[in-house]
Amino acid sequence: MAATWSFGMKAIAAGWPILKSGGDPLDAVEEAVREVENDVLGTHKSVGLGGYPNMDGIIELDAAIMDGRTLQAGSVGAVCNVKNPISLARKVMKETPHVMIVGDGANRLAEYYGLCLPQARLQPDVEKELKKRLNVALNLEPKEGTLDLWLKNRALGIFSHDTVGVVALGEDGSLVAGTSTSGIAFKMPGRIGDSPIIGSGLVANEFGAAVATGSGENIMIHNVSRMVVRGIQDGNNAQEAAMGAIKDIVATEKRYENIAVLALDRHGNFGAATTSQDFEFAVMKEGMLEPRLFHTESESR
Ligand code: SD4
Repeated sequence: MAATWSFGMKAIAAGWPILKSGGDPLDAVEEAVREVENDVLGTHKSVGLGGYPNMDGIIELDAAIMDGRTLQAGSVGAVCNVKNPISLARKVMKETPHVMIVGDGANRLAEYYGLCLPQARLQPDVEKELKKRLNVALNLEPKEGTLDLWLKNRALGIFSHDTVGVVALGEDGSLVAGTSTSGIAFKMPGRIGDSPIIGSGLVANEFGAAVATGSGENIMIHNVSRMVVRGIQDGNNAQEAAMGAIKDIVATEKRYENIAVLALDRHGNFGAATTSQDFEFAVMKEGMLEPRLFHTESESR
């Protein structure tokens, strides 16, 4: 099992016991992702209801899960008031004829399944930070229009993000991938990133599973997770496939910034590569005593 960023350690601690006892990797991935989503008061500001909100101050969440055995997938985008969007994504997969449900429809589904909180409130420290940042941005040559504000936030580097992405290989060789994120901080309302898009933010089949993190706008353009799993299908191990995809993307010289990918092949090899930021991820395998954090450096051009 492998999971993105340092909170991947906590994700694995929650999901690994399920895998280890021969449980379904879907349960293991869901549990791993939920653990990070549940950490509302944690230090990260990028997953679940502890994440940064959109530019209207509303937290909109994206999540997805995919089962490599059946090629079934479920995903949700821009959901509010849902503590565990990964569980809602699994409901979409198992209980509906659809793959992706977003916005109001997804919120209604969450209500139907009792996954909605009555009122998702910003954490006080998040609210304070939001106000401070909006004020700074607004006081810089205020102009009309929210797009302008968003662009200013970007210019100020107010662009926090990090997705929890988990890949797991079950005892029977089945592969599963899952993602969850609050997306790019202070994004435009309704913006959906790569994380719930099958092939971009995640994919799993009988050969491999991959999850991506970084700038969703760039990840979507390249269909990053699909590129990596294609590389595994072509006979590469997870590391060769991850590196191969990232090298190809960097070679395009367009929209390659801030893309990182984590992959697992059916032989239990994991791999990771990144275009422009250092990327860390956690791994736990049979034979290891505890999960370990790895770093991978950017693929320089
Ligand atoms: C997004 N890819 O919404 C996500 C954010 C993220 O590391 O993963 N950042 O664009």
